[in-house]
Amino acid sequence: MTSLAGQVALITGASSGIGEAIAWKFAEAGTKLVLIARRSERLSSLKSQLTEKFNAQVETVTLDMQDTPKLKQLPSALPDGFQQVDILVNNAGLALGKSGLQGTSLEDIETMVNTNVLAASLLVRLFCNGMLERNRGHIINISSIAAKQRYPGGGIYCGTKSYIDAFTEAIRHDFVNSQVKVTAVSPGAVQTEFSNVRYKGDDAAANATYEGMQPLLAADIADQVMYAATRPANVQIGEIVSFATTQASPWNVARP
Ligand code: 8X3
Repeated sequence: MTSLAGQVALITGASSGIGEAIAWKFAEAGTKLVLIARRSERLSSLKSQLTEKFNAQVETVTLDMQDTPKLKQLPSALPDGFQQVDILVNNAGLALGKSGLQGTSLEDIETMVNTNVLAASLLVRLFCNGMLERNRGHIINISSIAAKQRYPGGGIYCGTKSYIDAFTEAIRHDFVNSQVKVTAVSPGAVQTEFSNVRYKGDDAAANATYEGMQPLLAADIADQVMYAATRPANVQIGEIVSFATTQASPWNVARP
């Protein structure tokens, strides 16, 4: 098993949900953390908690994944001791709306593509060469079952996650002569702020997503990331796909 102690992990979308859950697991394992999100107060609060509980070394960066110029400057903005990223977790991502492409605003399309596709791709490009030079590293892209089981109203979201699957697979070829690993983690229904964001404050619609079922929890996905990140040097987990137990697809959920 690979120890995460002393490794540097960069996690996007770290202020809540799956990203925050991964931060807790990694901090417990002694990983040095770069936590990135838009909400600076939540990041500061998380940093305080992780420092207090685990004596974790944490750097926070307040950054909107859509701010491409600032994103491109990220490696040089990181302080000494945090620039050599060993584990990149591309977690930031969102869906906006589910009413069909004809009802999707142009702005929402840009937001989803910029965040889910462009920012994730740029971050890999920004940090992969350092990993390749050091001949160690792990890129973990949070994808979705929406990449495999596409549904009405998910045109852009399913498209962006399908890109992540394709991107993950293709760059594994690029890095094949190295010790750099590439993993996609593809969850089904996870109870986070995901649906509140998707339905833009329509809490009834958001809650209905998980009503009458036991969804996956952010900690379940963090477990999977930990599993992938801690395999021995000769083991590269390609993909972890998970569903809630009473779920077979985004549209087939039993609610007994
Ligand atoms: C989120 C899962 O089914 O809402 O990635 O698309 S789903």
